[in-house]
Amino acid sequence: MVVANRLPVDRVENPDGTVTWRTSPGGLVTALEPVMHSHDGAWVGWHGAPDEVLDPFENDGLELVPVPLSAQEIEDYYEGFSNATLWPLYHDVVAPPEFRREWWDAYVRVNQRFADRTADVADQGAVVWVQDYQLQLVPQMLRELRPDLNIGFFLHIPFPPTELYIQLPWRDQILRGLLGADLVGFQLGGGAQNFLRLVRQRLHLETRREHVHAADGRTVMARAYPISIAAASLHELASSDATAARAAEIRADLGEPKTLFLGVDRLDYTKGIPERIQAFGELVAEGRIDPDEAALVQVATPSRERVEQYRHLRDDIDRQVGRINSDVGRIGRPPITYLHASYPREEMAALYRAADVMIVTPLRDGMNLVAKEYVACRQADDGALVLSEFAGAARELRQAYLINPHDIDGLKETMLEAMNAPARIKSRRMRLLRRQVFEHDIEHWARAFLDDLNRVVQGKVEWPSRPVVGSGGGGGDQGELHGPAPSRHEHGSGQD
Ligand code: ADQ
Repeated sequence: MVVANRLPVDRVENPDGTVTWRTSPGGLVTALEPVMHSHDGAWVGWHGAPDEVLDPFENDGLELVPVPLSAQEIEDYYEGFSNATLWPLYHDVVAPPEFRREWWDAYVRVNQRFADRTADVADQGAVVWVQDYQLQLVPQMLRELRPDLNIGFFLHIPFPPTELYIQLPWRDQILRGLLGADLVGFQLGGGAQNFLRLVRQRLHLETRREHVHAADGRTVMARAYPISIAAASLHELASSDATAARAAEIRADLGEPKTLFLGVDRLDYTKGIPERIQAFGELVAEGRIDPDEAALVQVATPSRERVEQYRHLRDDIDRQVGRINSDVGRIGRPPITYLHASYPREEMAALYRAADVMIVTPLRDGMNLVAKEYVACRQADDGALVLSEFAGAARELRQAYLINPHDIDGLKETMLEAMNAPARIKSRRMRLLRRQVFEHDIEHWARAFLDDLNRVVQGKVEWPSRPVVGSGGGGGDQGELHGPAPSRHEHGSGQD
């Protein structure tokens, strides 16, 4: 079973008044849908409409279990605590987080409802995989209700450094919530390390390597599982004749530019959209990019539009694009085509296929699937990926043109370098990127997580032995998995 804030569907109201459901876009859905289909799973989540109670239903072979939310809860739990407290806090405080007690109360209440609903419908001994920052209390709440369940948790966004995390007034409650899981997954090893350190510092629990001795005697594992995409099926879509024709049409509509730069994001202040538009605008203004020869297409999916910071961002980008396009001061095509809309997979594949240089510049990003999608859509070892060091994906996609998005001059130079690099250099880089993405796809991610979860709950994970101190010191395995001696407590051991 998957438990996530949203069910992976959007409601469609037909002209005849009937209601149907369509699988919705977005990072999490894109990531988990293939896994769920192949595991015959059920999905617990909010269905997207306020103040409405729905019975479980089936869509596309998946059992969907709706959790109701009131309009007030959407404001307080989702827009408030999830997206105006946790989201900025976990993304390096790139916007100031707001701490409000009534938002926290709603977060606790809604997490409890998700746990209750899951406890009602889960089979005995089921594997339950809880997703993301909106539901960090669910693992512990669920464990209290249903100790028979095998519980995994995966955080799709970064887990912040301890210095930032401890700003959160409810820091210990959330750590305890996560420790209800048998396996807590993060995008990167650094996130897992931050979590383990906090568990030692704040909860005074013993940890060793990736393991925690929870207060109830269980061993909890915390480890990195970098998420990926369904690379083969996206590649197939991008390879179709229809996609080829659409990609050619996009380039023709843009006036057959020699270089097509592309940005694709949810409209979010973590994604570094203003930085990349600024860089492109300056290159055009300085005459280093000729708008007759190069174009930038920026596609931004509308997102969280009721949260104030997101409304400001939208206005800022509208203004910024308008200013650059009008500054060029000529009759013809504008250098930046800005599309504030969500598109079907087919159109996304055509855009990726059409683009010569993909620009991905988040200030902080758990992974960033767009970078991997671009690579998967390549038809040959061509094209170039400009990628922020602060995206989780940068850890795996080492052959991308890596940049620091705060350094606009550096970004500009790298955009030019990616545009002008000889084909043989681009080809060497892209070959390695493609290999990485195809070998580490979404199946690989899900299998790695679920296999580890299985090993932890079967008790097959060894409590690691202490490192040997001094030469020839006969350290060895100091004990079994459960019930450590009190002397093993490590806080204050200098490891922090
Ligand atoms: P997101 O922040 O949403 O995901 P990302 O990983 O880039 O970010 O995924 C966005 C998804 O939306 C991609 O699949 C992309 O194709 C799609 N998309 C973007 N713009 C679109 C548009 N205009 N029309 C249609 N589709 C569009 C969160 C975390 C990430 C993490 C993922 C998965 O913030 O860091 O990579 O979850 O764990």
